[in-house]
Amino acid sequence: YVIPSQNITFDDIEKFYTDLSSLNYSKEAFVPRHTSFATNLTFANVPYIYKNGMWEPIEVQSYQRSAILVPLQGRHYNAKAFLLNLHAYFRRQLLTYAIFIIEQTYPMNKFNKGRLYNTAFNYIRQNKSLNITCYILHDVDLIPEHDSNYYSCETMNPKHTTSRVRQLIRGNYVKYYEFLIGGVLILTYNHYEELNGFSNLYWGWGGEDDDLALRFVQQKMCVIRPPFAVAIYTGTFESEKTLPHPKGQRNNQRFGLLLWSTIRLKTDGLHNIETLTRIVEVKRWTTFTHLKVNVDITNSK
Ligand code: BGN
Repeated sequence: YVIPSQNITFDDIEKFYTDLSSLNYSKEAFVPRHTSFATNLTFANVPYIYKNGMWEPIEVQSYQRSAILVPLQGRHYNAKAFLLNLHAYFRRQLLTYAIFIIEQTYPMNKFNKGRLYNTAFNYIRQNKSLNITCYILHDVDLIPEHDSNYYSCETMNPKHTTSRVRQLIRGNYVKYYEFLIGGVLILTYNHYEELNGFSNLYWGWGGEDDDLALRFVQQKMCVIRPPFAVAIYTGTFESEKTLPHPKGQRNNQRFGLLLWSTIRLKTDGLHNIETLTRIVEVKRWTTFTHLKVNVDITNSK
């Protein structure tokens, strides 16, 4: 992975990947013209073009059409590090893909990741021409380390690709609990609908992913887990000055919410998302679509 300088801009990344996809390529040897800040990125020997809102490999048919959903609040540096590294990663896997950064702009104090995912899913499914079948839910501070951790949707069951996360400063891997589905989760359009998406009730850090895991059980879905050796990530949050999850933002109600998770599957989730949130701005870059979302419209008047 590449750790970009602190002052990198979205425009730098945009320019870098636009240059890479110039149609002036040689099919035999695709040699990207690296710019100074990303000399260590590696690519498959296949050029990419941006077409109708998606990145596609030229003369190769991808297996699926994927949307990468990345919730965000603040932490723009992480988003840039993510874009720089993950475009290269997706291209090494020959995906046809589009990245959606889903930024919460209201309220400012408490994050609601479930609502951000539901809002983005709802937006993308209405955008029928993209024809997305595979949804990759991705934390902004995780960079996959192994190219064989395939970002493919499996039709039978959702896939969780994050077993271990390496801490950038300490260098050691942290293993997560076996029930965990947070970090990176890959599921189909149908899975997401059957689950009625995420609960909308989790404010602050923690629990919304465990709630979704309980929905899996309820809907009799299993979780596919790639081998431990490949399901590894680098956590990039420590490269930022701020703490990753300030204590004040932890959700103290998460235990109580989890207790009654199963009775809410039908009534709380994707189905009622339009009554709760509004997309206030859509900015289309080629390297990502930036959705800005008010996740609490009833209290923001
Ligand atoms: C867990 C959190 C998850 C989080 C993981 C990994 C809770 C609920 C307590 C029963 N779950 O502890 O949301 O993804 O840590 O950081 O807090």
